[in-house]
Amino acid sequence: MSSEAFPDIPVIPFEGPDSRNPLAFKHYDKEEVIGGKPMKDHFRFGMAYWHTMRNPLADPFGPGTSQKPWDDGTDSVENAVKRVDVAFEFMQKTGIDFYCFHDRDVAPEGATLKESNESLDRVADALESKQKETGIKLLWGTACLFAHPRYNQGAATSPYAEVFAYAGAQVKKALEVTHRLGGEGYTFWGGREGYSTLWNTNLKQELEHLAAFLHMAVDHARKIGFTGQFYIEPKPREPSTHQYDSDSAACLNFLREHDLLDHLKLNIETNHATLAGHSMMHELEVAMAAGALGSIDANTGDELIGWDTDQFPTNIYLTTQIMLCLLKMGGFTTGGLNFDAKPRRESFEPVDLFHAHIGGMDAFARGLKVAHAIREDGRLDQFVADRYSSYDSGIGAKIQGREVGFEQLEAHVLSQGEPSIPSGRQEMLENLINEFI
Ligand code: XLS
Ligand code: NI
Ligand code: NI
Repeated sequence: MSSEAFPDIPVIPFEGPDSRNPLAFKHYDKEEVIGGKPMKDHFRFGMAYWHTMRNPLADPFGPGTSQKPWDDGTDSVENAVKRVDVAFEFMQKTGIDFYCFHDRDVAPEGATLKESNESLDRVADALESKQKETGIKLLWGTACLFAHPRYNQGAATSPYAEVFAYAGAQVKKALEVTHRLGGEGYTFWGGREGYSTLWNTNLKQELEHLAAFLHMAVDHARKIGFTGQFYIEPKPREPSTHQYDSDSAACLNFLREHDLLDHLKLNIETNHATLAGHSMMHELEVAMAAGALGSIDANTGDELIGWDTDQFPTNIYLTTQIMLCLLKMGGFTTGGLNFDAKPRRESFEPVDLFHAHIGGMDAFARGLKVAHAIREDGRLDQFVADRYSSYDSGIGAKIQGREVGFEQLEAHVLSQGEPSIPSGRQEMLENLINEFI
């Protein structure tokens, strides 16, 4: 295998917590069973093609630094096909079982839609044969509706019908390729589905167009027999000033209003949650309360930089919270943990891609172990159950059962007097969590 892209890097072994080998897992042991299920099935880790294979690591102040010796730097289909081998070698060596892509990450955009589609088909041939060879699967596909200049004022929410049409045609193809590759999902992230200024924007019309677009996608999926899960990925801004799918609550409201809640779940990304002024746990809980948590873009932001810095998640507190939510939900069905993350611009060598993914996977393995232990211990769940136990009987049960109105509540208070309530015990619970971390 002299054509390997990472000849000096072996398949990353699990060596356990005492290992000092930076290219080994300390906690992620694929087949280790936790709570009745192997670790790998809890996580369903995904590699984000756009970052791991394509991100040059540029920032607004300087060009990309990333070294990709296998890439000839051109936009040729041949080069794109060569990258497929590299992507699968990377996933095999890190033990990642899924990947996610945008149409334009895997294949170049041509001068016409026809040309773009032909290139995509050629790369899809390569992806399909690599999937067969390795057993690696497509977690979800998507279309890049934000990079090409035609989309500078939006795609489905562009004021220009010709642009809407182009976006529809592009998603049609991306959906068909996702279907062909056995994709378990299809994601909509509306990078430019929002506005830069309200002075030139008909917000109501744009929202209706977005809904129409999503309905067309659902209809087309049905037509071609795609039964994968659709996701919408909340993010409040960047690149737009305001993005319509700004957070979980906004997405759910939009989906409900436009009769789409049966068809789309949420794909929640940590860095987007914090950009929206929420914690990841908040966004997950809001989605779960609606039965709409579908998948996760696993990354993290920087507390001191206000952008979507897409860093690899290494914070055990964060991964514990995410895994507590997932365990509570009963785990993923179609979704997974897609590393929508990139190394820093300063970490430009190919080996840094390995360090980054290993770190993320190990952080989630620890989060899973901690979350599982917290659940087995039971004190946290018991505390929460006790906290709401006044709704289990008496007036509480009647409130919950909607058997009483204000008049009965008034009568109750007149007979019972001032309620005495216990402490919320936040600090005690924070200490309890730290017992496990
Ligand atoms: C960008 C988004 C994007 C989506 C896929 O901020 O996270 O990468 O996940 O279009
Ligand atoms: Ni994302
Ligand atoms: Ni993002």
